[in-house]
Amino acid sequence: MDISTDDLKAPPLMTSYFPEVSKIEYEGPESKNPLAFHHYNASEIVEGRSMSDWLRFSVCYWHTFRSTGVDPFGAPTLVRPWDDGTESVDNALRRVDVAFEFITKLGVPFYCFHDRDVAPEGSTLSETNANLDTVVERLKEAQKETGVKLLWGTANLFSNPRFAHGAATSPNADVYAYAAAQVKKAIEVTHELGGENYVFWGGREGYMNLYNTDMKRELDHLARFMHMAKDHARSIGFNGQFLFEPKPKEPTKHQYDFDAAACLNFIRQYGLLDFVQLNIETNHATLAGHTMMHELEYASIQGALGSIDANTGDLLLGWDTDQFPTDIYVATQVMLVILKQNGLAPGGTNFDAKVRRESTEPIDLFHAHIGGMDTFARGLKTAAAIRKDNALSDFIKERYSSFDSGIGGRVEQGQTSFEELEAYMLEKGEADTSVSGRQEMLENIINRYI
Ligand code: XLS
Ligand code: NI
Ligand code: NI
Repeated sequence: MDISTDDLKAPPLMTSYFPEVSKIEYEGPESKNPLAFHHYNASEIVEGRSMSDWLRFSVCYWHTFRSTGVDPFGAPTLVRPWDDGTESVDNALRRVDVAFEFITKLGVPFYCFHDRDVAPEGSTLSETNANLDTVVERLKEAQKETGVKLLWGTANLFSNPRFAHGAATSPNADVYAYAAAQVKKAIEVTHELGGENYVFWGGREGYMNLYNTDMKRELDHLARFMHMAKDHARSIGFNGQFLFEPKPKEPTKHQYDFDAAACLNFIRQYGLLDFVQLNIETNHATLAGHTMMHELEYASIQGALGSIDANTGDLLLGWDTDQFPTDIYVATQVMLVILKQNGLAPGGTNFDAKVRRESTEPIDLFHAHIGGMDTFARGLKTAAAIRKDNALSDFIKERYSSFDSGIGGRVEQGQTSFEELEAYMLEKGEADTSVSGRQEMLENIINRYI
């Protein structure tokens, strides 16, 4: 069941971390208020369902509450008055209050986290687990007070130096065991918090150089790891969906979870398809040389599109810049696929995106998310309008109509052979190929709806 954002109530806070912001409201396209939604109207019905149910927005903990603005050339820039700069549990607990004030003021129903975003590592695994338990207690209270829910949890298996050679694909069995222990715990806290999904993103599951890599063993190990994760999850009663998130490169030169096609091949080969779906991220799709729409369509036609990470790269930069999505065309393409497959639940739309290091003030976090939500709301409305008029689907249907009956119909029904097709063509002499693909006309049609 989905909660409407109207049910989200700000917790009774002693301190406000965003005192200049009240609950962000829908004010319509004419409003000039930058701290209002102009298109995202949570309860507005589109194709029989509310916008909040179609979009199932989620705020990500790592970028939104842990980004500092650091880049390879410069120190942190972002001003975060609530952060005392320590890796203490107290600081982590205070951040939970910040996060839930932010999420409720924004009116987003979900959040996502990695284990290490929410709680600091201790000097041993058991100390680390204890830190996590302390923060998870607070997260649980905050969820209860506000109605905000956990879309997915995951484990950070890439930041700590022990994972330099990978985690579930590390050549070192101790590192593999450590990663397993960490994922075991991450699944347990995800379950404890009522998480609806659990995400596997490769982190450093790939290679830098094949001279030192046994690819076959690494892939076997990764598959075994995912099977054990599922077995443990089911044994503790976590029946949520597992999501595998494709990314072609970065941090490693070649990630095993390269794109939707590579992930699906892996999932099928190792018998994981029953419980693993894909979490497709825009910036990862473009790094793989695909459009987001391509990746979504590829996953969706195989019944494997589970959730999305909404962001964008930069046309001129070749890495995962994780910017907030503002492109209405891309959002429309995304929503065309999502509407066609009748939604993403139990997945959602997670803003795996961070403000630029020059966007230094806390209020920029609101501007960024409002923009992303409005962009997707416009994408949703535009896609629904295109679908209502069958503006693309009629054309596509007609384009393939030679397969509806006659020789094409026989092909689709599996009734033909090469012999019959040859006889047909020998008789006919030549194929009729005069029909246009009308690409420019279709592009103009999309522009009419935007
Ligand atoms: C990194 C990934 C990561 C996953 C979660 O590029 O997008 O943030 O979404 O581990
Ligand atoms: Ni992601
Ligand atoms: Ni990413």
